[in-house]
Amino acid sequence: MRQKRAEEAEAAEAVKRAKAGSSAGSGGRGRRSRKRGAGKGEVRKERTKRDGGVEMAKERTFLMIKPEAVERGHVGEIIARFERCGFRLVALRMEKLSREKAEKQYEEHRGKDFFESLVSYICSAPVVLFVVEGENAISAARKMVGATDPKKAAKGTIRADFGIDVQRNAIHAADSPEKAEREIKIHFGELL
Ligand code: IDP
Ligand code: MG
Repeated sequence: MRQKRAEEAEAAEAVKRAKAGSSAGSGGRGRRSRKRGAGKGEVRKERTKRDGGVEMAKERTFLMIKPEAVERGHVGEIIARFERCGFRLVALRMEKLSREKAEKQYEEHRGKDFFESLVSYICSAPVVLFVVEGENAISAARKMVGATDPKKAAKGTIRADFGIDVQRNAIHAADSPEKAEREIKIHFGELL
């Protein structure tokens, strides 16, 4: 129990660092509009507040709790971690993904040897799709999620705690502002 708390504290610390980190180059996308005067393709950085002199960008990111984590009853705890870290839940849905949506979600991996197996697995049972909002949400969420292989994921991360193997690794998190926007559009187009 005490060790669990220490691991969670370690992950929370990593999130704090991610939130405080410079957002330079992250191109965080805010709610709707483009920055006034920004050229086509440039995304708006919505500046929220200053923390120790570091400007922080408010972002939205897309997450998906994978079938085995839903089946094993980890949904509540996983979402609670995001809320405890200060992120606001802005959309949430449970869905058994169609093959079409799953292929679109994982388009970048088409052609890789694990693509077919990944798509069938993702469509095999319901997943939980959600969007959170907060400072540097995209990189902070990736830190909370941990490395792809749960065995290599840092202690206290979601994949280290709930993942089974490299495919059944509990959760997906968008890995860049462009992907966050793309994935939010696939699953929660009404938010854009
Ligand atoms: P990520 O989820 O950490 O961003 P990606 O390399 O983008 O990792 O892979 C997407 C998903 O594909 C992973 O989360 C995992 O479920 C699955 N995957 C990645 N590499 C392998 C593999 O070598 N074997 C089986 N599944 C894999
Ligand atoms: Mg990825």
